[in-house]
Amino acid sequence: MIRVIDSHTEGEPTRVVVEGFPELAGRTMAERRDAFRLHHDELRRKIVLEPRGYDAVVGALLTPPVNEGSTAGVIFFNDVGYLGMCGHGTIGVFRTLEHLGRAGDEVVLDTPVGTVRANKKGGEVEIENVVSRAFQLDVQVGDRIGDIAYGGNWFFLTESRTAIEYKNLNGLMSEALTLRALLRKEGITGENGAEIDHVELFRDGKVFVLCPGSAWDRSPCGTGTSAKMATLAARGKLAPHETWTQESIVGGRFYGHYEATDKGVRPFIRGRAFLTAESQLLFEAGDFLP
Ligand code: PYC
Repeated sequence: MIRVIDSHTEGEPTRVVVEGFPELAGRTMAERRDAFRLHHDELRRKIVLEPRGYDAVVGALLTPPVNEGSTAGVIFFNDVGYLGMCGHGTIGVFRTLEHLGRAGDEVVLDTPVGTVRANKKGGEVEIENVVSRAFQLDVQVGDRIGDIAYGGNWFFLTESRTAIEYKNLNGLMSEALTLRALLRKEGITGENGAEIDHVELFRDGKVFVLCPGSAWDRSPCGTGTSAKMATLAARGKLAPHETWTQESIVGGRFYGHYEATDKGVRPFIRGRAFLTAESQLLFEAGDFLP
């Protein structure tokens, strides 16, 4: 039996695993993520995919913290694997810990890519993400030009050819899937060969993000907002502390700003999450499609 609490952040679902998951060995969150992948990858699929979930669900496994002073450790996972960080998920984790009476004014979370913070801001939650950076600007991919940036995950960001509206979902998916296939075919990567597994399309202040599998982000994507602000900062188009707003295809909004650091930008992102369920997942012996 695994106990989970579900929420959605600006439309994008998060399923926080709060009890019942086997203990993971590792002194760092990256080691624990590797132990998850090596020994319990089947549980990842059983927790987020059908018949208990669906491909857009992002899981968040809570662990004891690895750093003194942190509230908890968290490993984000999805339909196809593991995420470095997850912005909408961190907002969902804050609301979940608050529901469990485990959040003070601030929650400090150790992730495989660094420590992040979340605070209550009125009816919203603001996260302080890992340092984000523009890696390469104006890169040609097929016949498109876009930027490669890191916001806790790796992104290729470009102007959309399709208007970002729900009725154009199929067109947006096909544009983003084509770009991701081209990135792979042309061997275009992030730093040190890191796979660029997120594609972010922009048009008229709206954003469409293709996640690593074939799920699209219902939220404006927290790590994607971070990557976008890093590229705007690199181009001198967004000043420190200036507000940046991006809206998703379903109308969810994130409000961001950044502080300059010597390694890139430190992003702050604000949005809302709503709790939707508290459940025990059951796994019956003999289930032929678990
Ligand atoms: O909010 O960072 C995010 C995110 C990544 C994948 C889905 N959401």
